[in-house]
Amino acid sequence: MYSRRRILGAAVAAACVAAVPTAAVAQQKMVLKASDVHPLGYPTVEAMVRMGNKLEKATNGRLSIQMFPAMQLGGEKEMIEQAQVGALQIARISVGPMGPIVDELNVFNLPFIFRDEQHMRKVIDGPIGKELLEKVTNNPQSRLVVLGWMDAGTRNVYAKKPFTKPADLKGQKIRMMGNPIFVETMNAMGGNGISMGFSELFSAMQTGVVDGAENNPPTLVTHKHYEVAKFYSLTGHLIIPEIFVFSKASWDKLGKADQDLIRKYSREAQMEQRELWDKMVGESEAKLKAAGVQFVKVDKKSFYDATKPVREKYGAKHAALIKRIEDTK
Ligand code: GTR
Repeated sequence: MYSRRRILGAAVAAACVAAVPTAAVAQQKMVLKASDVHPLGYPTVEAMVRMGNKLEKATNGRLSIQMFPAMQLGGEKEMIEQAQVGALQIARISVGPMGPIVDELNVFNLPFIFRDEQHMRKVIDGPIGKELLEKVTNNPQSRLVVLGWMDAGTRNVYAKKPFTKPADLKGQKIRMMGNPIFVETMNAMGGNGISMGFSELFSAMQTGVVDGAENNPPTLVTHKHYEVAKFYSLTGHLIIPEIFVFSKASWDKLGKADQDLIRKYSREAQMEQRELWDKMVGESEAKLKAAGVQFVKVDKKSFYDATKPVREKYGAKHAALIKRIEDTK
């Protein structure tokens, strides 16, 4: 009896010791720094700002989000690194620069892996999307907790000239995101892929360091790239979703209730961003056309066939996952 009471006493004491820091941590006031390469008003940024407002309201100001938009904290590679060490809490980034960190994500970075945007949404909304997010969170090397997906539409090539087939891209230096898959994709498409951070792109286009780039209509409008590139060739070679991640180092300092609250609002942010996104794609296309940008129809099959070696090279070890993506109807 005596020893049982002692054991019980010890257990209670241990529980108390454990409870004190947890409670203290849960009550801590925290300003969560969030970052995005896009400016205020862009769908990804707006969804995060709204999430911050909800968080602040629900916790009476104890938790809030301080947004650093428009590359204030650097490009996406820098944002990932800052989140990994806990200098930044939330980073909204493309899956593109995440591929070198968690290899499975590279499947989404393959050219023409999705039939269209609807197909991509089906995949990220279903079991594959959930599994991949868990893979990133559970990968000790990522040091990130993924909060959700966002949309980034379809990427098409833009430059001073139209490109309807691979031969047209010969000699053209086209900026690609930092991931070898993208450089090889552009080389296979007939051009010269140049890996470059997003923050350097506008001046690189102005000074002719590159001849063009590739991206979705909202980015082309928001970052004024259309001022130096009037031809938008509808290659549709990449449909890459975005993700927003939380620093694991900072996540572990949050109480369970706060983590649950952030998860709840993250799901809402994901859905809100999608709505904002669809609206902005329509508006951006209209703005581009009004500004004299030519939307060029291309021989898509020729680009699809030309990029087959890239799908084979990088996709071979993920054959089962690719088959599941193809089978998602
Ligand atoms: C945009 C995307 C950014 C960034 C950028 C790029 O579409 O939203 O996250 O990846 O493209 O090309 O670097």
